[in-house]
Amino acid sequence: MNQIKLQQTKIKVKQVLNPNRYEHTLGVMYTAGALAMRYHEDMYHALFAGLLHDCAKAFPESACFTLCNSFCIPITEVERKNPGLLHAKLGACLAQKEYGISDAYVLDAIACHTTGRPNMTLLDKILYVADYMEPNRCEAPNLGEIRRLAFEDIDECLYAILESTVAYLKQKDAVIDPMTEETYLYYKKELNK
Ligand code: DGI
Ligand code: FE
Ligand code: FE
Repeated sequence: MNQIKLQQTKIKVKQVLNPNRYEHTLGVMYTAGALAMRYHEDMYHALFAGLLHDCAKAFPESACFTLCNSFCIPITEVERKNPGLLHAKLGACLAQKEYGISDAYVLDAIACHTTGRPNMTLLDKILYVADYMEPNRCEAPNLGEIRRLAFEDIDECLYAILESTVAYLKQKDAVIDPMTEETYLYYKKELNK
């Protein structure tokens, strides 16, 4: 059942995403699957979270606002100014309503995949890490170290990504979402950094 639904969902996602985004999506899906093997997470939860995490990227920013309004998803000030952040919450909503995912554990991981959140579940961490390190990604300077850490200690890896992301956003003079900041500070304290 899971296998059939996964294949059907893959076909649907392929139809709506551009080819590069679909390649990234497959990379995240299989990387999340590998991390699920390493950390004993449910395989299908990881695969569905990876496959659907960026499903809202099928829509231009203007449509994301319209869809958020029609689904009554509250939009914060920071999200209004940085609409790229919206695809996470909207993606979780579409995963539920358009792709028939009912598992809150999967939906929550999709909803927080861009900013993280304090006290993340194992699946949240797997998706967040997989999104950053999947094989098609090649921008980050410390990607080699992050890929190695991912299979050694997922919390240390999560923190390394948060640290890089916050530094990158600061250097770009981008607005840091309060949830990104909160997540970074939470894990900084949690891991005694
Ligand atoms: O959707 P993807 O590109 O695969 O990855 P993602 O969902 O992690 O989104 C990555 C982008 O989100 C990246 O360009 C950095 C940005 N981002 C993450 N946290 C914040 C942020 N952008 C702003 N302005 N503020 C944040 O706190
Ligand atoms: Fe994303
Ligand atoms: Fe992604």
